[in-house]
This record gives sequence, C-alpha cells and structure tokens, in this order.
Amino acid sequence: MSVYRDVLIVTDVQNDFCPGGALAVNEGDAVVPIINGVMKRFYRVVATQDWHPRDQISFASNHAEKYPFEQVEIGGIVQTLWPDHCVAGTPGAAFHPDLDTDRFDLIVRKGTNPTVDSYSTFLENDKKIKTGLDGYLTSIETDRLFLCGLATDYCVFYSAMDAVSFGFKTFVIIDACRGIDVPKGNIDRCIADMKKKGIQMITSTEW
Ligand code: VGL
Ligand code: ZN
Repeated sequence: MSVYRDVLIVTDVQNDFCPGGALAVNEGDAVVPIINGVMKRFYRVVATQDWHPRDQISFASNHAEKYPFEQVEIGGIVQTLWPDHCVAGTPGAAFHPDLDTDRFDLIVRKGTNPTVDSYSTFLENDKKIKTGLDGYLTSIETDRLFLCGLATDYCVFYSAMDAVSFGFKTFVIIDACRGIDVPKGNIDRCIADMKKKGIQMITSTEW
C-alpha cells in the first residue's frame, strides 16, 4: 500500500460494454484481469455503473427517426445517441462476471436521470448535477485518483477531466482502459486533451 491515500475508480466494467454486449467496446473485457491485479494497491476502490432508465434521453430508440451514433442537441447539450444499453437491473448493466467486485468500497450509479445523460461519474452532462462522488473522495481525504475501465473516450475521459476540476491529482491507467473511438480518432484526441489538462497517463506495471 502506498503512503498516499490512492483511490481507484473502476469505470463501467459492465457486460453491455464488453464483447457481445449492446454497446460493446473493442476488447472491453481485456481490462478485467488488469484491474483485478491492481486493486490491492489502493486505499479505497470505487466502481461505477452506467445505470439507465428505459426512457433515457441518450437512447436513439427514444427519438423518432434517429439512429445510434447520431448527435442531437437537447436543451443546449449536444448528446450522442446510443443503442439501448445498461438498463437498470438488466444483465447488460451487471459487472463483468470475472471482475473482483468484493474489493469495491463504494459503487456509484450514474445516468439514472431520464432527461440528462451522465458520462462523468462526478457531474451529469449538464455539468451541474452532482453524483456526490466528489464529496465522498474529499471526506476520505483522497490524495491521488487513478481511473481505469470503459470507455476511454467517454466515461473515463469525462470523469478524469472533472476530477481535475474538483482538485484531485489524477492519473489514467491506460492499459486498463478501452475506448469506443466514435467518431474515429476520438481516443487519441481524448488522450491528448487529458494530458493537456495535466492528467498523467501511466500503465499498470509502472508504479
Ligand atoms: C458510456 C456511452 C454511453 C461509457 C456510457 O461508459 O463510456 N459511453 N454510456
Ligand atoms: Zn450510457
């Protein structure tokens, strides 16, 4: 265990983001053994779950004549439309069966609001409504935050950017992440933006 209060955020390692799932990320399940291996190094482990009601605004199926991966503007927020995924309580929303969930100290569910989606595990896509995670991390006197999971260019990216804004020293364990890459090149763009914001990209074997 490190001398720092290091907290790991395991982002959305759920069946629907793994091969065979409704919004499968290429090699999404490859992160599972890596995450299981690093969890023991941390003071606390927080897991997140994308957890949507069926009438979630981000589902293309809830919009007439719209298709997955199109973008729409709703109330001033540009929202990408997705296939129905991670519907609360369904097998697709469950953690990957090989993920060592016994190690989780806290589970944060996000995207539960039907009218606003939430990529970040700190703030919904309106950038205002909090999940409360910042309060938990401050309360346990977190020194450093490490993010991993799915997807690199959506939930990991937005969570990492918000983590910096909330004042946390932030790292992304990049070999323990996989991305959607829609639109093409999105993963590389997001990695560049994270570096610009002062987020350190590290690998699971590096520290
Ligand atoms: C995510 C798209 C839609 C993610 C969640 O976990 O990265 N991406 N909902
Ligand atoms: Zn989602």
